[in-house]
Amino acid sequence: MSTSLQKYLTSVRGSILEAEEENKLIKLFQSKSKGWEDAQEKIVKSNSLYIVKLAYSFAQKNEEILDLISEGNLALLESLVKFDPNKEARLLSYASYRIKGAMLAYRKKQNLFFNFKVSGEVSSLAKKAKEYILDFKLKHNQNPSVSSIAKHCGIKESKALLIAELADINVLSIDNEKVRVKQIKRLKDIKDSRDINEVNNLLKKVTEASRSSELNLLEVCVEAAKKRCTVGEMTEAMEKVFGRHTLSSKTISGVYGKAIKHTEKINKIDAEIEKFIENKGRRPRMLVVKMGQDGHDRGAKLIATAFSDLGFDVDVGPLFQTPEEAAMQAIDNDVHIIGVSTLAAGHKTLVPLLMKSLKNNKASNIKVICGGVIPPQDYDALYELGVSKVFGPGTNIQEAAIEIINII
Ligand code: B12
Repeated sequence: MSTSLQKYLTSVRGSILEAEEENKLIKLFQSKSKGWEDAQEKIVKSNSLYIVKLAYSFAQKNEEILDLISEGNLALLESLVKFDPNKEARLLSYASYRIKGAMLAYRKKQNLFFNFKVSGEVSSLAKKAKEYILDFKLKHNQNPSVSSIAKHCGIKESKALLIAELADINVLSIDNEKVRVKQIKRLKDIKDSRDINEVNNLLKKVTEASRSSELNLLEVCVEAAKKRCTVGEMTEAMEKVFGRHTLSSKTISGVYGKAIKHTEKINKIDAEIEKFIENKGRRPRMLVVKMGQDGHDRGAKLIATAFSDLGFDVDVGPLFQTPEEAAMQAIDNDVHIIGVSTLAAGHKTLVPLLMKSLKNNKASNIKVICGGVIPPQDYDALYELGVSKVFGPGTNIQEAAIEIINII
């Protein structure tokens, strides 16, 4: 046994926790209140035996064990953030699938890497991919998708992902859940530290200033903000007078249609749509949604306009929709498919909620696809959730239309 592994094993020898005690520590960890780091350490230690055993069973070489343990621990920590102690009995039964998945992914990557090395492919492919990636970045000011690297190099997506890693494409990934927990905690701390009577009086003044032409609303808001009224509270205070702003999503039609020529692909789309109408009695219907705080709506509008010109029935949801609202609109409009357009990295939080909402409303028959700026390493997680296809930047509209008809 290597000394580093020995050192690790000595450092993590913790006692196994009873369910009740573990859940208490999980709640403390999730609340991020005093002592959460100690709680995290205790939980990791108490589950270390399982992770070490699993790492041994996955490892092909001794030196891989520590890497596998670290993959397992990361997956355990990820599960710790999402685990709901009120719904699930034990953390490990919830997390084991993720831990095994992380170790399996590591194993696959090592094997792939090994195969590449043996076949001598790695250097020539990496070079070809790197040139393509640099060229793409210069032209489009962003990285190409893994599927386009795969296409360009004539390899599978799994290989392309490895090549992309070898070509040093680093993607910054933010753990939305952790950020959310932190922000809620900050908001709570602010609310706990202020004088509530002062806050209530100032919020009343914000409403008054909204109504009056004498008072300066901006001045009152600055005063309120200084006394730690939140933006949400001030907005609510103004809403009493002005109402809530509702956004209308306007799309235009005919522009895309005018520009398209009757090529083989267009004829194919026409034929597929005709076939679809014959089978289902109506046109394929898609709802394009923008959920969360993501205001990038150009892709969504482009897709909605083009698809409607190609013969789809298209509905467009408003900006800033919640996943529940999107699901309800899809159900009410009786669509075949929801097209989520996501460019601000909300997909890992919003898409699971959308799927959950469809399921809760017994509408899982409605298919879901995603489009926009989504890091390729998140594709599999979306597919696991039941997303039928992810369409990245540079999506060819006509090819996407054919694929979408097939999905429906
Ligand atoms: C234009 C732009 C903006 C504009 C948006 C204007 C608007 N009304 O849309 C402005 C300036 C407002 C903006 C603001 C911000 N932006 Co911006 N923005 C962009 C930019 C440069 C282009 C996006 C775009 O319009 N592309 C053109 C459309 C046509 O392409 P598309 O949306 O990708 O759509 C295609 C495909 O993705 C696909 N598709 C998309 N949706 C769908 C849906 C379906 C159903 C299907 C089938 C296909 C599909 O098909 C389309 C056609 O091929 C991108 C960088 C980039 N190159 O992508 C950054 C980018 C999206 N922005 C980014 C960021 C960080 C921001 C800000 C947070 C910046 C800030 N700190 O304030 C804010 C967020 C504002 C908000 N609330 O959302 C990041 C997002 C990073 C991430 N995802 O992790 C990006 C990727 C830039 C970067 N590399 O960092 N932005």
